[in-house]
Amino acid sequence: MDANSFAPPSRRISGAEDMRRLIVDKLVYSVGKDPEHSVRQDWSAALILAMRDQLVDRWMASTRKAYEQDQKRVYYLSMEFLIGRLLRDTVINLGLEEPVREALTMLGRDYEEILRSEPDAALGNGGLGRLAACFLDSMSTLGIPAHGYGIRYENGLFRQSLDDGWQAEEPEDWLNTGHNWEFERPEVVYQIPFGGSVGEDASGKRVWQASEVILASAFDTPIAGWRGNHVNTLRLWAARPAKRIDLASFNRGDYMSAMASAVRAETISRVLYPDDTTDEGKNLRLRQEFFFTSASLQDLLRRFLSTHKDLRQLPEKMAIQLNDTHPAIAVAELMRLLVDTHGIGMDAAYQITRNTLSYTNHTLMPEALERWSLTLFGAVLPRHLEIIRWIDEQHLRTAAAAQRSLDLERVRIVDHGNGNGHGVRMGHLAFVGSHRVNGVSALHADLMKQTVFKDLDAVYPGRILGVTNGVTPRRWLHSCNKPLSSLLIETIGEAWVADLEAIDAVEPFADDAGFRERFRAAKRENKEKLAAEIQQRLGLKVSPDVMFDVQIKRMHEYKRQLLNIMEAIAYYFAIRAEPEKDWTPRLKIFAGKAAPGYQMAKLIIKLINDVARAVNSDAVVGDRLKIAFIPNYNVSLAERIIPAADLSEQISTAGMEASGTGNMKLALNGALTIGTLDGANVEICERVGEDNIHIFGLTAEEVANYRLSGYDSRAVIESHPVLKSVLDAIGSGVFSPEEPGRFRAIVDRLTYDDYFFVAADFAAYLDTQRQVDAAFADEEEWSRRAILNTARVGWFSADRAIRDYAREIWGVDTPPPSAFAEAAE
Ligand code: 26Q
Repeated sequence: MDANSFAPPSRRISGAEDMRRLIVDKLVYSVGKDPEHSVRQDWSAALILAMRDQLVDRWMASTRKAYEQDQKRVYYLSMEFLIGRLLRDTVINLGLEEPVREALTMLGRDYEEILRSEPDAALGNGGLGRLAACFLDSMSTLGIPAHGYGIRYENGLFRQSLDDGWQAEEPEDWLNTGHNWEFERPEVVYQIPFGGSVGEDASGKRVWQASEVILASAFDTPIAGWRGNHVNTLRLWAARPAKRIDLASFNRGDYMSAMASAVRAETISRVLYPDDTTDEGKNLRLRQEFFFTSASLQDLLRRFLSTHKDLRQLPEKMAIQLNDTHPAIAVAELMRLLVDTHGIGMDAAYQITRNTLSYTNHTLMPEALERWSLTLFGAVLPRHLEIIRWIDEQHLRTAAAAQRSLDLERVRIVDHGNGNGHGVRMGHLAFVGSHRVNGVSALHADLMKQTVFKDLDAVYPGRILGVTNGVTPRRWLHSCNKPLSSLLIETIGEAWVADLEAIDAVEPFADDAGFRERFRAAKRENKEKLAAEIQQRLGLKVSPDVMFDVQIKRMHEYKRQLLNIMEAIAYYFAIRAEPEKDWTPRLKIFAGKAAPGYQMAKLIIKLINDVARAVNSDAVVGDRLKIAFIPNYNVSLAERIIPAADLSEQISTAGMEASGTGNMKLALNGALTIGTLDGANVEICERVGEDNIHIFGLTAEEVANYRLSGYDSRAVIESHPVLKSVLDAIGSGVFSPEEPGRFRAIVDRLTYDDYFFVAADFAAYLDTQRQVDAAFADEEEWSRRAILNTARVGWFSADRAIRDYAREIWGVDTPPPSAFAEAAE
């Protein structure tokens, strides 16, 4: 039989009638529902299955090509993939929007309504998880053979609701209605060992006797790029117990304990950890990290060995990217598999490992750097601890040779503790075990060299580089902002969708009054939609004529939502003092989740809601200031807020936001930024130009200097009457008359321990906001600057970021942007 005998029947669709037939076929034969009695979820399932069909041929073709040409593959290991909904993007990527819309109309269904009934896959906390999802999109678009590897959490990030203005958490249940995109692969199963001890066999070889084995079972989701030319795989692992329970041989007691151990196994892929600083549940987190890392490495080695013999070729045939330290155990696990399972020597294994792995760092905050106690680590992964000690010895020899004056304690992977107890530093492990280590913006990479990785940089010069983050223009402009996308396509064509830097062709139109008018109309349409949603969900009536000022991101003190709400209070007092003045009206929109254990962040949510209650009901203020906290921020909500934004709040304490990616999405959609010189804001400023962004506040260097020389926030507060009056109001219960002391902790923090420099930046922020007011009042000039933002941020495409990774880290070829320009003609 020749290969063509296996050529699958093609299911390619041409017109709406074809599409209608396919959807009904799926509804009847795969969902098993009578069209007469089908509800919205059934139609949604049928449409997803129909689209999945459209991907399968292309998916198999992509896989075959990678095998036939023996292409170098990229493996992106990440604890989080925040993909959100897939339906709209897939339909648009495949160019099937028209036939789908029409087919559904024939069937008496509404396309938009069906899109809304797809649950968000919330398998991530925030930026790091969303970046992984954007990178999958770009790798498919660029035709790089790649796999994303992660965990198939049964419960993604918790759902947030508001209970009297306080955050309440509920479990998230995305699998409830079934995940129709995925294919279960019951035959792809790996054993994941835990615990036990290490001994030696007769030949002196180290042998790990695990005390527990859990199975990792694969689920695949196809990820299509632009035009569906290439389809990659997101492979997520679900945990299941290794032992099948033989009912007959179990007496009641054994049965129950067997069930308990089955539950213990399944717990591993039960729930996503909310980004947290607490120590609780550490054991489970470590087990999660090892579980998915080991399964992924076993899987990619199996794939490699199915067509290759010599494991020394590994670095030529694959690149493995570690998304933060969460999969850093890969360094030791790859060594273990090479040495213990495949019989390679330690030295050779170490070289292969380093040349294959690379590590992306996403934070400099010391409390966020992962570190495991030796006791815990040794109990869960005893063999890995041995291997890490071996790596540490080699590394310390290198360090001593390279830098005679170095304090070796500071570069050790297994740290002997400075009063903190012994521990395995996962950042150090990832750094030492990788050939490249990257930061996620230029500033962040710089700060890595100056702070946390200063010593390691001296031992391994040239290893650190910056690859500034990017976002996919398919989701974050083309599909989420139809009005603007259509205007752009009419004006400059479609090339920018696959080559975002081509969006600079719209720059000359900033001076065209007719274009500005249409640009405003697009923004207006998006604002009207969001206003309707705010009215419907919060019962708050807002005018689409006012400035939509948005801060949407995880709630964290360093991101300084507090600074924003304090400015709102100052503005509120100013309006009340002079109600007749010509104020620029604003709607302040907040959205974001706080980690469930992060009390201060939760208190700030309550403060925002208490201030909102006072301001929104004050008739004197009217439309001039409204405040909306929209609950349960997720990818889909971001897709509705971002197109409607006029002003983007990027106001982190300088030096603390590694990059930010919301800043890029908002600028791309024509919002102006008010922000500090932090993360990628610095590079956004360089590209849009100082006149088209509102920068304020201390620089990272100034913050660092203040930390050294001491900063007295009390003196700052005493010397600034407006700041003082805002804090007095918060602290004395003006916004919480029913409990006057409710926000005392916030005021105390700013007065005695203002670690995030809120007081220090307050005056500059207020000043800059008033400049923003004046600028917004000049409608034509504001539109011109908004258009320049859209036109000048094309560089922040995830496609550019992936090209940088491919060239600087992975050694993988990518087609030049011009390849897409031709294809677009
Ligand atoms: C760690 C240990 C235990 C439990 C949870 C975690 C954990 C989970 C998620 C730690 C960190 C995260 C997420 C971090 C994150 O999203 N960082 C952001 O990454 C973006 C992409 O690079 C940047 O743009 C942001 O600046 C950065 O904050």
